[in-house]
Amino acid sequence: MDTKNLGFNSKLIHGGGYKDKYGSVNVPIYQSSTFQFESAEEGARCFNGESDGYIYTRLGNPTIKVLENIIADLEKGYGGIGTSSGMGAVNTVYMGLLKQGDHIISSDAVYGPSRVVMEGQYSCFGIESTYVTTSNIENIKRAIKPNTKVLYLETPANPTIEISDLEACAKIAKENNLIMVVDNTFSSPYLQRPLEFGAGVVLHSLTKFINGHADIVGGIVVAKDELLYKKLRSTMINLGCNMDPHQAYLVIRGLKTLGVRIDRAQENAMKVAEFLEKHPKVEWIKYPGLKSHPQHELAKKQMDGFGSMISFGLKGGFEAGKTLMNNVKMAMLAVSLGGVESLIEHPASMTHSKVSQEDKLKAGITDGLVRYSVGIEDVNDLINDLEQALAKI
Ligand code: LCS
Repeated sequence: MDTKNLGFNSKLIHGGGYKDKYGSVNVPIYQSSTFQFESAEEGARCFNGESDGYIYTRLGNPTIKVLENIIADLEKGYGGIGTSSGMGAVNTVYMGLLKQGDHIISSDAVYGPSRVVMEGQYSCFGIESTYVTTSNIENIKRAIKPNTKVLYLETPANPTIEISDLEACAKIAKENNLIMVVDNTFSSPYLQRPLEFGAGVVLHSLTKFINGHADIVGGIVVAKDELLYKKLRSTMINLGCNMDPHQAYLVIRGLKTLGVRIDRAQENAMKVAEFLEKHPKVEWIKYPGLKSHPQHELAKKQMDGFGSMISFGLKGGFEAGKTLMNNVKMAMLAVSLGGVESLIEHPASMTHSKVSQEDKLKAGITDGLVRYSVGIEDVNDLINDLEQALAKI
């Protein structure tokens, strides 16, 4: 079946172009590290690119290929590259697009390790980085240098839920010959497709919304064109951060319900956000669906929904936040996000603890910030849970 013109939810179920010769409804797990060649000549053709037969799972695998095809199609890219984790995807992009002497501009609110690895390790290879609040386009313009090669955005950003203007950023990137990379983990292609706005590369931690069940760690890179795709695939292969077939199978399974999960989670998130916004013990809240979010209109323009990630601060700061986190019973106190279960965490001391205090504050990652990933439970239970925990402060 040609799936190209199907709707998003149909693609989640039927995409990827796999037809099983035994009629299996699910994609089999090709749990094999290596693949037999029909002849020595065929083996040589596989290696020189004249045949697209499989060789060795680090280079490619039929189960992983189905997942790569589905996500590439959903993101409207040329091809996908499965990776062992979201950080595998981040490093494939850094290593593939930057060389000694290059400079990268990045959102200051990014997942902590995406910044820490650049500042701590890539700097040793002579790669420079600057972190700015990319929701203000002027900050990006000011940071551009003759050796800038990449503009790296996270929008909505982890954990500040700051939103950058994809169209305006892509325009600047184009004018200055930069490759725009977007970490689309917080939205998934269901809510936002950065390649349509002019990004060259999109990446995901599949661990989050796309898999959605907190049972695997995985990542993917999607490139807009063939040249970038080939470059990034060979980088992933050389780094050895490939996905495993069993991991790919679980993501394909989780992916089928992406649309219905996000619909439900963001409906819950809106109600939780409205409850928190009105609560007397809440000092501030950032949720793109609230009119009070500074980029609410931009979110409406470039996203197909507001997602289910909320950040907020309590009167009484970190101490009050700790009391809340220690008393919620439904929302589990755990890092990660985007799953069916609600999770709560404290970025300053957990996911972003390795970012310096000064850089955290500049990016708006204050000690008082609590991050809540809203799941698909009954929303009244989530609100009652928050209510009783807030009462303990
Ligand atoms: N990009 C974003 C936006 C993320 O949130 C994460 C992980 C990664 C990349 C890395 O993906 P991983 O290697 O973990 O699959 N974010 C996490 C978080 O906020 N809590 O725990 C992990």
